[in-house]
Amino acid sequence: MKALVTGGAGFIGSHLVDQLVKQGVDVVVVDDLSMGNVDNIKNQDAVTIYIEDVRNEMFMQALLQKEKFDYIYFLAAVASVADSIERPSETHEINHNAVLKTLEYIRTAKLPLKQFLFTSSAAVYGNLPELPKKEDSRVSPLSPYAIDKYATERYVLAYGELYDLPTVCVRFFNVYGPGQNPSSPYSGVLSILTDCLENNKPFTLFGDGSQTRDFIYIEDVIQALWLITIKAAHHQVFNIANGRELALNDIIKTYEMVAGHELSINRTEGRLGEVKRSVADISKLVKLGYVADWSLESGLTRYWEGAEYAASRS
Ligand code: UD2
Repeated sequence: MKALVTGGAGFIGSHLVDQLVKQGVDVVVVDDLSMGNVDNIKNQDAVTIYIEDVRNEMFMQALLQKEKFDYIYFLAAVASVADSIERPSETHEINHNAVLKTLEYIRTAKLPLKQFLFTSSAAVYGNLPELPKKEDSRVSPLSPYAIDKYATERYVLAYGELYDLPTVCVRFFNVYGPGQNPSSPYSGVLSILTDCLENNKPFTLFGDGSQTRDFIYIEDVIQALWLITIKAAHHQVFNIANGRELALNDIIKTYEMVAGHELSINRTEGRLGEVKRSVADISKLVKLGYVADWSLESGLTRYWEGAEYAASRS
């Protein structure tokens, strides 16, 4: 079996690559390293890595033609809402057009394929009040990022139906764990909190901390992606989340307890356009056999121990 993971050097992609290698799959990674790092991939010798941009059509077509992948996991994206607002046209090329062109090439070249999985986001739900979010809840994509994710989902599913391709989409909620890059202000809050706790930096809390999120540990994300693959659960959308709604204040308290010391917190105004509450209904995933193995506390404990260990070796 052969798999392509675009964005395979990124946070989620590299964990997926590790899992695929463990399962005996031949893995090819395409990543431009705009956010990722090759060192995120544990078993680099077992993986073919191309430092390339998924917008490079000639490269992508030649690769698809040569390798005839069984599985394609399309994770390459500019994963920042804020960045998409700054650069809507450029991020559209990556977050939408690159995916569509890959699918179009697969269709026209009649490439054999067992699965094309596209990674979307909870951002598609926007700020509508219905909770928990079900895959068929109303959507309200508000940013170029969310619009691209939703439009691409629709194309991916339509290609599945119209041209009989085994396509599937997943919507990530808030994913955390080792390898998440804390360097941008739009990095995941738990990577920023880890950095602050580790290096005694002050943490900037946006708003009063009562906003809620559904945090899922990276290993549970990988479990979910693998289940979808082995069950060939195609032609549909899955929420990928823990299913538990937690306020940011409680998340911070839990992390302080895990780390054994308090954070210094600077409070500032809430982010513009911020989602107030977010939680997923994960019953579709559970029907596939998914069981969340990681509570917030156990996930944070593992994450913190890894960060401490890395710091002690650097
Ligand atoms: C997540 C996704 C985003 C988009 C969005 C859709 C991540 C990293 N981002 O944004 O791409 O899909 O969901 O709704 O998963 N916060 C602070 N201080 C900080 C950083 C964050 O208080 O230094 C707060 C932030 O205001 C928010 C919460 O922490 O209330 C989580 O922030 P986040 O950036 O990790 O994720 P989110 O849900 O805004």
